[in-house]
Amino acid sequence: MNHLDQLVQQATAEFAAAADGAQLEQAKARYLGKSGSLTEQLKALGKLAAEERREAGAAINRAKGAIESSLEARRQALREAALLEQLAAEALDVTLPGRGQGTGGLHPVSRTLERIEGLFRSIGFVVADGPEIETDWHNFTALNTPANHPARSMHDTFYLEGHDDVLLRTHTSPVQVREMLAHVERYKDLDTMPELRIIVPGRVYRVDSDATHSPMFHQAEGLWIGENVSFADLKGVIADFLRKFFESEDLQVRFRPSFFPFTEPSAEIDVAFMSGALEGRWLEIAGCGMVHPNVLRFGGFDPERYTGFAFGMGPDRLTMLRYGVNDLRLFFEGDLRFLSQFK
Ligand code: 2NL
Repeated sequence: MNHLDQLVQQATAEFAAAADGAQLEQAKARYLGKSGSLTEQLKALGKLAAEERREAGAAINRAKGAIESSLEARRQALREAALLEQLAAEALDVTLPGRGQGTGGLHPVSRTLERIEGLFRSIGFVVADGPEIETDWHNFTALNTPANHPARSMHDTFYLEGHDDVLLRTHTSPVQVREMLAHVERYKDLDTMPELRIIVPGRVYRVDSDATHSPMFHQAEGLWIGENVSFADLKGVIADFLRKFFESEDLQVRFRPSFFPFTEPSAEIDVAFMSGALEGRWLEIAGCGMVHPNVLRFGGFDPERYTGFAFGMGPDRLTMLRYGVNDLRLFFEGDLRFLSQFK
């Protein structure tokens, strides 16, 4: 084998050994570059005699052509290998089943709140809300709760650090106080002022924590103030609401005398189901009463002219009853294994 054939063979072997484009270009430079082996051969032609130069030049050019086509073949092979590798890496198994789209759902307590809001809206109540951080005045004073009342102690109420008059509201009633004040302010002319009918759902906070008490829980309170609002109206509205809420027209409802600082007279509301697991058992479901004259006055209403009723219920407890859940904390742990059962 002559020297040129040897160079061609050697170049082809080095091209084949190049693992990627960069290595291949380096190998190319060793033969076809400025000081590559083949280029050196061409430079040496000048030293030959004219008659030898023609034949030697032709032989070198043939060798050069052979090396170039060997290079191009290797380039092509590397490109194809890279493409195949990429295709393999990006391969999709189109026969796999889809991952699916999980469907969300409302929290069971939110569903209860929406039911309560919907039923009261249907009889002309407006849904109201307000701050969860309240003043001592809106949360207690305006609700006729005396300074020495246990509810006001740090043992029962979360106060903000560095403030003895700012707290996390213990009930949604302060929103009702705010709405009363805003209502009389909005309709300064008492002779054309409409009745105030509001329902106030929301989060409330108390220092309490066990299977049936959470430091954060929900309340939905209602208030109806007008010139001739009576305890009979209260009984009708509440009984109608509860029968609709529990989808049970033969639900038994009972009003049991009780005490709240903000109402007088006051009552606990009990219900008894006529069928199902809880059949015949009286369950305490809400509290209510006629708004205390002091509370009307704090809210800007003249108790000589206006009367009203108010009630408060615990949507968490209503949800537990409706779905047969026995631990309140399950609602607030955020465990989807529990929550997704209510979709
Ligand atoms: C209960 C008792 C009740 C009220 C809440 C209220 C609000 C105003 C004026 C008068 Cl602004 N009363 N709210 C009245 C009676 C009872 O809640 O056991 N809730 C779970």
